[in-house]
Amino acid sequence: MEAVDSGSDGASWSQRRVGIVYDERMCRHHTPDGEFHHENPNRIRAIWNKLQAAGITQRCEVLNAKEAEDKYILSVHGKIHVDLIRNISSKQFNSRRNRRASKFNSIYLNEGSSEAAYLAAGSVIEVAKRVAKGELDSAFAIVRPPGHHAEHDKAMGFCLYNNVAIATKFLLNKKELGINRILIVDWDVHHGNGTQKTFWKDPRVLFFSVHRHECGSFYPASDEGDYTMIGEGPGAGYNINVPWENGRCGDADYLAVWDHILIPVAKQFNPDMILISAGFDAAVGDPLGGCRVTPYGYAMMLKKLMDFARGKIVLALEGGYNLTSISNSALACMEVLLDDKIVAGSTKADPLESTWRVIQVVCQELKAFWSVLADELPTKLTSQKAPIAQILFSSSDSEAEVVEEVLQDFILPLSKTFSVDEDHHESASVSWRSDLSKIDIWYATFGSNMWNPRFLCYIEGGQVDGMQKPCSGSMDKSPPKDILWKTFPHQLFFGRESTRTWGLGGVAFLHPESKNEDIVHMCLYKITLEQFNDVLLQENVSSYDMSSPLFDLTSLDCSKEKGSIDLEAVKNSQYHNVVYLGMEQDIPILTMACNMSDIENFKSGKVPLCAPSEDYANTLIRGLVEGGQLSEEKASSYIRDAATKPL
Ligand code: Q9C
Ligand code: ZN
Repeated sequence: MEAVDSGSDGASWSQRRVGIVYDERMCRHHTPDGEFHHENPNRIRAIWNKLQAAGITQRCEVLNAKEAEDKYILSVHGKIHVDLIRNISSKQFNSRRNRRASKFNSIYLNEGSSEAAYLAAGSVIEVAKRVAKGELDSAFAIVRPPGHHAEHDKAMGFCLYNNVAIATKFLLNKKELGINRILIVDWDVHHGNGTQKTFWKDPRVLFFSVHRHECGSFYPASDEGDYTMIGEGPGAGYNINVPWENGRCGDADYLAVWDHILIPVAKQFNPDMILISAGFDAAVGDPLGGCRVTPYGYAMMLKKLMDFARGKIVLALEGGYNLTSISNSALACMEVLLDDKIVAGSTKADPLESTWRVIQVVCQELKAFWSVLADELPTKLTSQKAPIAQILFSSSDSEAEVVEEVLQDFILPLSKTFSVDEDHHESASVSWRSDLSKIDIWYATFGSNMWNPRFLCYIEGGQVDGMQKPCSGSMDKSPPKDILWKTFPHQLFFGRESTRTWGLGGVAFLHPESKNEDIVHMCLYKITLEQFNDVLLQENVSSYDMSSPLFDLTSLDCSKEKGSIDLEAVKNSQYHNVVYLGMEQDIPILTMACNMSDIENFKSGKVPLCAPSEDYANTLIRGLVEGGQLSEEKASSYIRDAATKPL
């Protein structure tokens, strides 16, 4: 770590006028039923709180959010769409709202949605206007709902109005502002399809988007995000897509794209102003993005853009779903806008091999429009690529488990049958999946999975508070068909000093044998045997490739007969012993425990017994309380007893 002087002399930082807009009213847009959703109010709250705690807001001009006027929104969206969004929150729409939302892809609506959508668009207009006029040097609009997926007449991908496109049209249409060329940089991990369409034939706007694409399988899952989509008519060459071939791109990949595509083109384009569709879902730790950009990476990407348009830059929040990641990334960007010294991270890592390939095809496609892209990249450069070994052993963790996990992340699922993200579906369909998808079982949970939102991470993917890494989810993302609670005569205990998922502290284990004086509370989820297999894989860190199921119909029969079955394929991991707990409504109840030799290792101290961390214990307590099983007090003492009782 070293400090990098970001250019101007240290005394002048406070001179920079940086605007920031945030308004609690944008938090009133949330799911109608209060169900968890990645795009939730806590996103902008977390960013705002972080910037306040870091003393950033105090050094900025804090602006009030303003609702956008319809005439500006109509420059991007059709009248029918605007009428719908304006009216959707009124009482008369109460009964129709959910039906309307379900007509769109990945959209929810409630009474607060209209106002939030108008405030988000209006806020970006407001700061953009002030930066254009020179009243501010730069600004950050902490807004939601996000905008870049929203098209002329459709809401989609959590977006209602296209905030950045609307502000861009506003700037261009107000001739007196003197803004004639605008560069839009969309670094959200998803393709900005709505923005691309808005300026498809418009040479005044250079739209640049870098996103996961994966042959059009990553959300929004179409070929619109491909590198061949360069604009049309007078706009030809003014649309640049950099489509990643896979997840796990990080600072080195993004900065290579900046150095070899975006920055040279920006020089040639010479924008009067830059708007950034600043989603932070390519950040390391994001539950949907699967990439690994660090706050340092975001700071560098922004810093490199500060040399253009005399630093007239507006950032507007788009996606980003890990509260910690987005707050830290936003903070790093604010430090750049304020011209603080930024703490350097490491750019030592090389880009992935696929990154050079992507850069080359993009340059090839666009060199007729941008002469700066015509030069071939030197082999000296493109031969620098991250080898698998470097990825494997750069981690500071030394546990064998980590290597297993890394293997799973990097080598197997991406090329085999198991999908690692919610938007990516392997075409090679595996027949066991369709067979086992027809069989229901009860999956009985006794640990953090008793809290429904945490269990849903295994189905839908993602993570909840306290988890250090996201789950990949099941191939079949349908929610459990039913949930019920039961108690069983088994012992609950806590062991291991730390885990990859929860960090320090023990996690819940179940004694595989029943004993009458013991009691364990279990939350049972009715899921398919296919989903159970995907849960098994996620519970058991393993490099197993899922070309055949871990637990099939024969295993089910066998577990019914013998009471439990040890899974050979994942034998070195923690919950490899599937225990049959009886029938409920004619459906078998299964749980995942350790086996008797693990119990011996716990007893001898070879594997430690260990109380759970507060975060982890709270997840269990929430599960028991929200599930209506125990009062908070009773739940706490239940956990405490389990953590202290000897085996
Ligand atoms: N299989 C933004 O980041 N995912 N939007 C739907 C359906 C939607 C992301 C998954 C992701 C939308 C602004
Ligand atoms: Zn996104």
